[in-house]
Amino acid sequence: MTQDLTISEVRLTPVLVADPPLLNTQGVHQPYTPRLIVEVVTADGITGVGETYGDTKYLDLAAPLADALPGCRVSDVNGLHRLADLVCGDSPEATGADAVDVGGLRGVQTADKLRLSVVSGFEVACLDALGKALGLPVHALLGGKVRDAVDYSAYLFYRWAEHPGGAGESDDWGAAVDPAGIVAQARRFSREYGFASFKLKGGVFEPDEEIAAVRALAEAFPGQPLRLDPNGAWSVETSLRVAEELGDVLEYMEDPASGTERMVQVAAGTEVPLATNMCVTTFAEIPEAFARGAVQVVLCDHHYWGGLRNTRELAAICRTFGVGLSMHSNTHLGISLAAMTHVAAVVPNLDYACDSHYPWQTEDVITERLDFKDGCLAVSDLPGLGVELDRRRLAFLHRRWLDDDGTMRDRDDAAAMRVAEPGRTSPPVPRW
Ligand code: GKR
Ligand code: MG
Repeated sequence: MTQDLTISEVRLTPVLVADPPLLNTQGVHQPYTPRLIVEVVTADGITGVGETYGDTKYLDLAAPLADALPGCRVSDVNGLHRLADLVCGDSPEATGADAVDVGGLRGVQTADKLRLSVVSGFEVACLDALGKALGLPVHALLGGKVRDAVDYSAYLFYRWAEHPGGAGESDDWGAAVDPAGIVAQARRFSREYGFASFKLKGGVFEPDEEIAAVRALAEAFPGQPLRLDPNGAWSVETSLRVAEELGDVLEYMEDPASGTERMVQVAAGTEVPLATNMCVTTFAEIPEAFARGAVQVVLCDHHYWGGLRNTRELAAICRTFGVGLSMHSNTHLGISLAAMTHVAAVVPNLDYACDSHYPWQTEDVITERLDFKDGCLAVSDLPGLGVELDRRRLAFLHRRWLDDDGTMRDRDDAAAMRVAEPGRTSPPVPRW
């Protein structure tokens, strides 16, 4: 029977999701973080789901795209990109000449990056619907899986026991503000999820304290892969000192310094591979960074790169230039994790375990949470992404977004930190 793959309706549902008080160089995560759930419905009544950032600037681009999409086919992903260029082209967010440094967690923010992050949520929804219509998993639409399970690393954070004033939802992880706390957190990640490699979010405390934490991890987990990511908070000199001190235990150092120029200088002075989700986040940034040897590992993130097909293209470029590939994450729910897993399954040169914030998210919009076993996620062979939207949870988290007075609808870790430390100013770059 011929399927009608024409999109008849697109639904956008912004949600606020509980987030623990995780620390980074900008500040602390807010009690709730915004995400956007995208649903595309075909003329045959098949619904595909996608997920992306939910801050206002993303919603403002997603709305006109959602209005323009009905009539297109879920199979026409090239058309989706062309449409996004067209309809998001004259919004204030997308008029170009607007490069803004968003404070070090994502590199320089441009109109292209915003648009691609929005398109990624729609692309995933289209592929989910297409897979469901054809009875094929998303990985099959991307060429077929080359592995049955995807390896993930634990994502360790310095954190407080609770948000200032007890705001938000509580959890039983307790505080982790020193090496012992980080090792205890890592042990729990290893015990509960089986993760065998560990990434520590740094740039929070003095570099010597973070060096001590990584040393403590190396002692607790001898020979297991470790990474440290200060989100560009260090100078070239500090980065080289950390590399010298931890070179024997780090599989890579992630964005030690900010900007291509500093990364080039760090890379020239150490054998420790440098990974990035800040220096190279668009195709346009690749030629200079690769030619100058600024990075040895690119952390793909299908949200940044405009979807799953672009991520596969990024992998091919990295393969061609002998640059390693790993995967980065931001706060996300199960729809994004499913999408990450499908694309990770089809990329032959996935050289390292992917990182995921997912274990920190106790809330979700899917009916069955994805389950890490031995640090891995099994690649689903069910049609589409293999996840089902939980409409009750979606409505609940959307209600929270509706009820918010506006303070949580845009993620701002620096503002959240000022609740605990009024008057705190943005740290200089580099910070140490
Ligand atoms: O969630 O605090 C965080 C991270 O710092 C996140 O914002 C980054 O995007 O995880 C990310 C990273 O690796 O830089
Ligand atoms: Mg990073």
